[in-house]
Amino acid sequence: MSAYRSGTIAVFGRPNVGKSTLINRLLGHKLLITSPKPQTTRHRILGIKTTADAQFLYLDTPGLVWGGKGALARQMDGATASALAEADCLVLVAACPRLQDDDERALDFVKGLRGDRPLILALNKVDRMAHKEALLPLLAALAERRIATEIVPLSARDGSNVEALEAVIARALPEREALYPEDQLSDRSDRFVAAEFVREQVFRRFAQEIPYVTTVDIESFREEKHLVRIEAIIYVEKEGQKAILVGQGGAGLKAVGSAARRALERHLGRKVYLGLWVKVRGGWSDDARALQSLGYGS
Ligand code: GDP
Ligand code: K
Ligand code: MG
Repeated sequence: MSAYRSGTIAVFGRPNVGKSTLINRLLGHKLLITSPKPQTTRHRILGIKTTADAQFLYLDTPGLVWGGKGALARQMDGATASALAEADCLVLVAACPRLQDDDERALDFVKGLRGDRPLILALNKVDRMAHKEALLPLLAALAERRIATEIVPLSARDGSNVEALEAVIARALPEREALYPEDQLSDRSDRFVAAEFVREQVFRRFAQEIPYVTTVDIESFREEKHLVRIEAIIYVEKEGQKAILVGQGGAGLKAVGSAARRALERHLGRKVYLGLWVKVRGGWSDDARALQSLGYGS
């Protein structure tokens, strides 16, 4: 019998390549929020998967943004840098059909701090390639450059080849006992996940500006006999944004609430009551101290 393996895997790359979608797939469980908008992921979050042979500790990270401004952008780069510094294995996610300038920047960024740790390139979104043969010259060119220990083309969306990535990661992990209890799924609380699932719906349902001026604070989280009762406040920066979020007759807020509640019920495996309020708090995303008090920074 081979030895047990366990370790941390930092999953990084530019925004929107599908890092969080991929980790959810690897976990076989939706822990992380995803959306078509960059900067959906604002925190470093650990997702844990335990099997008979290995314990995978996936660190999701905010997308690497070059030239980001303001306290929130700085906080995100710090979260990613610390994950990259400490992980046992690094997974750079890029997306088909080719590496872009920001993927190359991510590669350069990690080159200097990688040491002799394994670096795996996950080439995501192969489902978007109408002609799979077109993948071969790309894979050959990347292999030639010897930038990664292994290159795995896959689709986080439909799951194809994700098992192959897991096998490659398992081999890259150090021989070590499990670090977390086998039933633990994250280093974050259900309360944290609740705030994230509310924010996910704001990212998915509102155009341009609203998601970026929104943060969510859980006021109370109580396990009752037949349900989990959660009260949350959505903060925006201006009255006008509040009006957009709440919507005509409260329709916007209602849609956010019912979708977030359904996602939470699946996550918790319990019935959920979710009470939502919207409040205005000027300039929160640019104020490092307000960010701390709202739980940013880990
Ligand atoms: P992140 O910013 O890197 O964490 O990216 P997300 O996981 O939030 O995904 C960004 C967008 O890409 C979302 O709209 C996902 O549904 C989409 N996406 C993720 N993986 C795939 C994939 O394998 N194929 C396709 N077509 N889209 C994907
Ligand atoms: K995203
Ligand atoms: Mg993400």
